[in-house]
Amino acid sequence: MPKIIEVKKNVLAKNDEIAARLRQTFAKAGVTVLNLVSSPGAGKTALLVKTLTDLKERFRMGVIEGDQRTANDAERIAATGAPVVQINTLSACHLDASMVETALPEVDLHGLDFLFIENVGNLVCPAGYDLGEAMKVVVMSTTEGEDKPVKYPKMFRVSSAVVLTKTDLLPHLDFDADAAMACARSVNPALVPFRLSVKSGEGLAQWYDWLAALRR
Ligand SMILES: Nc1nc2c(ncn2[C@@H]2O[C@H](COP(=O)(O)OP(=O)(O)O)[C@@H](O)[C@H]2O)c(=O)[nH]1
Ligand SMILES: [Mg+2]
Ligand SMILES: [Zn+2]
Repeated sequence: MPKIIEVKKNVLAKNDEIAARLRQTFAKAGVTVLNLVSSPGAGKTALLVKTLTDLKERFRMGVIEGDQRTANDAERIAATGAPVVQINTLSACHLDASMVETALPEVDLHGLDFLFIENVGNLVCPAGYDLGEAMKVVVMSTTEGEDKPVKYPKMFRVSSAVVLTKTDLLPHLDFDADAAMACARSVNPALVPFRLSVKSGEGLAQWYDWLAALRR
């Protein structure tokens, strides 16, 4: 009998072990950690830049950025004055817990109320990787099609909140926002829903209130 090695299982078990360690570290530091996931271009960085700017006086917030290459997003975040670390995953299409653990010495956790982790833009495998976060927030935009939640259900199942962004574009699109949110709820009824636009400011107050309530 040839020996079968279950690579995926082993990799994920190892990841969960590191993530559990991270979760303890985050709890000890009293920092609330959110893992933002979406397809590329949904608007994660734009939402973070806006949030960091608007809540600057209320909370101490830091960011870990994940992209395959470049520090473009970290530069956008740094312009707000918030501390930021960029992880370049090179060939990997998601962040894993060991990458976050490696970046952690660069982050002053005790000085933070919130740590946002912007994952690599990808609606598939980031769903399988626990980063020790309090919760995942899945961002979808009005330009993506209403049925993404049923096409990529795992991401919507493992997330605690769904943010529909770019609502300012709705008048120009055939996108049905109610149908999209119903689609998300059909996959995961527990998802906390947000509809907002970073451009017009619509819906941001609800997002900020929810964040404020998550503070440890
Ligand atoms: N009209 C509009 N454009 C947005 C909004 N949020 C983000 N964008 C644009 O969408 C593009 C991708 O945004 P980005 O934050 O880089 O997405 P990410 O890849 O998820 O980080 C950029 O050109 C943003 O200016 C929004 O609320 N309204
Ligand atoms: Mg980004
Ligand atoms: Zn991946």
